[in-house]
Amino acid sequence: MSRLVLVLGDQLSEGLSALREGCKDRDTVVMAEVVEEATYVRHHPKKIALIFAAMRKFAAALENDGWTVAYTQLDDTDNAGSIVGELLRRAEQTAAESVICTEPGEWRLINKLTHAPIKTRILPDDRFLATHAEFEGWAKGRKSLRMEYFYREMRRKTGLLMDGDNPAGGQWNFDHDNRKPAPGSIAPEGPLTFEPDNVTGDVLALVEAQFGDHFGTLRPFTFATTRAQALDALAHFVKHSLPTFGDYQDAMVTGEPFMFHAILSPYINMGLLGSMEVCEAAQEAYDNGDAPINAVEGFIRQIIGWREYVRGIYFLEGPDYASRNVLKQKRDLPAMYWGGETDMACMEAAVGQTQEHAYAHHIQRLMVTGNFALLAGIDPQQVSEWYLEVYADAYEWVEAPNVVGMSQFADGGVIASKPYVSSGSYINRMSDYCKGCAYSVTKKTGEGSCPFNTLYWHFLDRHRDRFSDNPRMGNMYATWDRMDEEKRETVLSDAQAVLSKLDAGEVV
Ligand code: FAD
Ligand code: DLZ
Ligand code: SF4
Repeated sequence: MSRLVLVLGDQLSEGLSALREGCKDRDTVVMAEVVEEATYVRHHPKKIALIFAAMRKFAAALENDGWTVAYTQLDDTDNAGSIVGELLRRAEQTAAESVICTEPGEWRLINKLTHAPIKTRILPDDRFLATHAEFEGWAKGRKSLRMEYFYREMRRKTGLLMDGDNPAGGQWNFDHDNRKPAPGSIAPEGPLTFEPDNVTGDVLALVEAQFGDHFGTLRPFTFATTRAQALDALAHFVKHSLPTFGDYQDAMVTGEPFMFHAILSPYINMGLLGSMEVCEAAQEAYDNGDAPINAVEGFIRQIIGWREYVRGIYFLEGPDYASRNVLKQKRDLPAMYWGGETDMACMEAAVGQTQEHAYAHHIQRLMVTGNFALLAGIDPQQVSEWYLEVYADAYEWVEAPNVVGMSQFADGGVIASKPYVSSGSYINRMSDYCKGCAYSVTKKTGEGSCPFNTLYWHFLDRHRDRFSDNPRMGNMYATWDRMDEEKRETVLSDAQAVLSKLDAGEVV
């Protein structure tokens, strides 16, 4: 009996479990560009173009490899518009009676496939290092699920950066070496870029016509869209940026959107690169003396630590995770997140490069746009939807834990032991943004004071019941309590003025 083998837009891996299970001679691979996936949130046009172009090329590679592929382009007249709709249409055409697929990275789609009116077998996504059962086993009985301990298990499991039973370099974690602000002048090489070929050119025209009104700039489009190109991008990163990746991992510089980051997450998350091969390339650079331990350990930790850990949390916590809001924050996302005018240089830089490149690095996501949303009391679901839309690497399994959990503390502390909040001084230390800002980062209150400075205390004050007993936040509350009452009132009323401006849709 023939079957359909579903391959989704973020499952473009030769060794995908569904492809391993399928039979080239008998089964049909189904791949479909569908409006439901492109618009369940209004994805950045670059992200849609990346996925469609890579899907088309992956389908061609499968055909070359002997598969029969039923590929639907977005503008095909008989496109059913959804993944399940396409499966049913192809089942009718091919007389297939069942579907095999690899587990999607989102509860929404798992639910649709589980309830599809055709027999569907969902296989584990073994492109990840930890199975759901392994993560559950690790989490079981622990009072807190901190990434660091899980990460050590993954180091042992993979053997990456291990000297026998001990961590290479004598430490598990070199994070304390990785917090340098950027030096006066730097010249990061940036990611490898690629000229669009004809296939990508067709996709760009399609995306422009169909999704041109989504937030984000489509052209120039320079992403890799094949595995071979993604491998070149990996080699380029290892050679040019990995050696300094660690030192300046948290630094932010005006006009340098990429710094020494890898810009590989879109490719890893789509399946064009395997997470282990990326880590092995970094380990090889360390073994050859081409990159220092703090850079290589820091990089590998992001992938076998954070990446695996957030996926584990997403599936462990269940479908309601993404809609949690323990702090009951309700404010609407301000227009500045959509490119609206702002006087805050840091927000303008982070949002501006997101609009242009569908990319911002971790600290921009966490300590600029995320920090501001949390301090300003924005509804975490609106924040989460924004992140899911605007980043080329965003899929719910990785986006929701990072946003709802790590950045917005809306999960009540499953991921973070305290909220990631800071005043303007952190941004000033780690960036050059404040130099060109209309606000003064050293001014704590009054006209022209940095909004982060007053909103920080407003956040702590309004969530005092939840956080004042947190041992990691004792110093913050002690500092607040030491201020005289008049000063505290001025801070709170200045913060309220910022919030009122946001509510009135005025420029902040
Ligand atoms: P690098 O800084 O060079 O890191 C190397 C690799 O490590 C990345 O390619 C990525 O695969 C992995 N990685 C690093 N940090 C994380 C993390 N926290 N979680 C998962 N993987 C990680 N990452 C996504 O892939 N998709 C998202 O939707 C996403 N949303 C985020 C939202 C917020 C609020 C925050 C704070 C972080 C988010 N991240 C997300 C994590 C991180 O910001 C990106 O993985 C990183 O910026 C990707 O760029 P890079 O490849 O240059 O990463
Ligand atoms: C993100 C995305 C987009 C924009 N379009 C498609 C598509 O047309 N067809 C497809 O198979 N997948 C697409 N994807 C990726 C899916 O949304 C993704 O597989 C789920 O969100 C689960 O991670
Ligand atoms: Fe951002 Fe405040 Fe610095 Fe301006 S002064 S760039 S708002 S941190």
